[in-house]
Amino acid sequence: MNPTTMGQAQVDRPTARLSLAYVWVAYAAFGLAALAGMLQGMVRGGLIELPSWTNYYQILTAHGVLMALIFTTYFIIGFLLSGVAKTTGGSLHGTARGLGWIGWILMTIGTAMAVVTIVMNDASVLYTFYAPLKASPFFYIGSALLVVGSWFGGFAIFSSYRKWRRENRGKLSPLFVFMSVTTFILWLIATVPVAVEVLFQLIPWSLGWTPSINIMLSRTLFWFFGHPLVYFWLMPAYIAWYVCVPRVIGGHIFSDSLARLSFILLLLFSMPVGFHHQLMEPGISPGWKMIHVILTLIVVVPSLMTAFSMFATFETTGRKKGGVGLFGWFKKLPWSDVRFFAPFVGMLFFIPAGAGGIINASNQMNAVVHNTIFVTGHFHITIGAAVALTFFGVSYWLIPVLTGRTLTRTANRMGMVQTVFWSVGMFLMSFAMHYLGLQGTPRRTDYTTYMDHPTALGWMDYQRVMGFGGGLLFVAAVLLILILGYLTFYAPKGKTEYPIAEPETEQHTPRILERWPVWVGVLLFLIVMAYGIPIADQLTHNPPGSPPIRTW
Ligand code: HAS
Repeated sequence: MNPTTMGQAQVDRPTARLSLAYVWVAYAAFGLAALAGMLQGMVRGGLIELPSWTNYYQILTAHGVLMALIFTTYFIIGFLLSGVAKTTGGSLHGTARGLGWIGWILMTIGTAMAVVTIVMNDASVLYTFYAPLKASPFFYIGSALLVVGSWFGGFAIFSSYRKWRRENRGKLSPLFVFMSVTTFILWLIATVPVAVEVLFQLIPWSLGWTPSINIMLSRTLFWFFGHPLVYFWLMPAYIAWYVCVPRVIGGHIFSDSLARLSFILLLLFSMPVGFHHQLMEPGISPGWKMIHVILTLIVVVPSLMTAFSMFATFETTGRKKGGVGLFGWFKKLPWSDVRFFAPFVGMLFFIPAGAGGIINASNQMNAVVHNTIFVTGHFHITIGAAVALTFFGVSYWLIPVLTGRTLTRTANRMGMVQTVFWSVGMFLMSFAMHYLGLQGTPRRTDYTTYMDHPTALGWMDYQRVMGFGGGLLFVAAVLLILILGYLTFYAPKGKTEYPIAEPETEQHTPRILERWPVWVGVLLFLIVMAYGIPIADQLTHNPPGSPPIRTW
């Protein structure tokens, strides 16, 4: 039997329609973002010049917002809603679906507002929208709607979870659901500070109601949100690694307790760490920065647990399939199945990406790499490779599940080609970025030779490598959209498996892992400890503040 066509109940039509609506907006944003990314890579490499009606920072903002904020958020909600439906009986109940649709509508209005302001060149403030760069108020209102809409996606998940618990008293929730709930608890708490920044600082200031803005406070609120944001991207990829990939390779979840504990640790330690993005900024005392750095090093632990767990899953599965010797099991993994191959390559990327994160987090080394293109290289191999390749791998089976079609052999083969193109492009581009960053090349800058300064001229070959890598990534992006379009509209009808693995033996997972008041309580304590005094300081020793600046 084709491994992707099994005869079990998957996801009902109304839920499938909702998930598909999220996934397809995600890929529409992804396509535009990929185009903008290629253009900016080529400009930065000195390979092309943009026409006079646009500029580098406009394209860079479009790329960052569409890729990092819109593609990810839509995909994550679409994926998690479908998985929660699948693992709680095959459908979302009416209220949950209603919440899901309200979220989709709010997010889509917000996305349209933000995109229109970027297209009108009224919001070239990059995806971090750092003050004192000022965008149109509609950009901030659009972003606020995007965030509020995403909360409804979370409410839909919570509502399904509550219903499931009511009907299954005393039972441990399915791992997929537990992980989705953790991800959205993180998201709801993490988005509060950025909502405060947008509603009480940026919108009144951009409307001219307040003359100046407290820059330190706005950046602190942004990074209070900004670091958990990266785990909001990572945790759904980890869900696929822990729950879906083992099933794809014909194996089991290594340990249910370990998987749940790693998610609880991600929830607790992803938030009180935002100052590691502000290590080089004045106005925060070194003591508080040190506390955030220590907590950052703790948040690495659940990723190391995940690495251990994945290795264990791969080895035990390979050995059960007859692999012998030290590495015989490795050959037994399904290398020609894109549903495994794409996320696996993502895992490989995540090894140097994690090491780069630890470099960034170390105060003295941060002084070398901060605001250089090294950081851009870091986030392309985390979100752009480890997470994105996992999302692609998921899409290759998720879209057929949702459309009632099958992943054909040809589509699978094309998916493998697409994965190779994306990986080679990402490797070339991000290797050049890391190297250039260590030479001092700044990030967030248009093409320039700094008046033919010899140091800057020495960067040019690597900048061209970056541009070439960006070109390969664009080819891979087009290929991906063509394959996903085929899987949505043209692939043969049939049932595709939604891969959900189970642990091999009965597990005795400690029930405390599902006691949310305990973990939310600990999290709030850590947040108050890490942020209480510094934020109070920034409020009371309020510097004069900055008027809005438009640099473009
Ligand atoms: Fe980061 C900047 C530190 C992880 C994304 N990061 C960024 C920015 C983004 C980003 C977008 O401390 C730029 C923001 C901006 O625009 O300014 N990051 C870390 C640390 C981690 C980390 C310590 N980052 C991520 C992830 C991201 C992401 C994940 C997106 C998804 N990052 C920083 C710091 C900065 C920063 C500073 C600020 C820099 C500055 O100065 O501006 C850690 O969480 C990483 C832990 C990961 C590991 C790897 C575990 C490996 C695994 C794979 C196992 C492989 C297997 C394969 C199983 C320890 C799980 C099996 C293989 C076989 C052969 C069988």
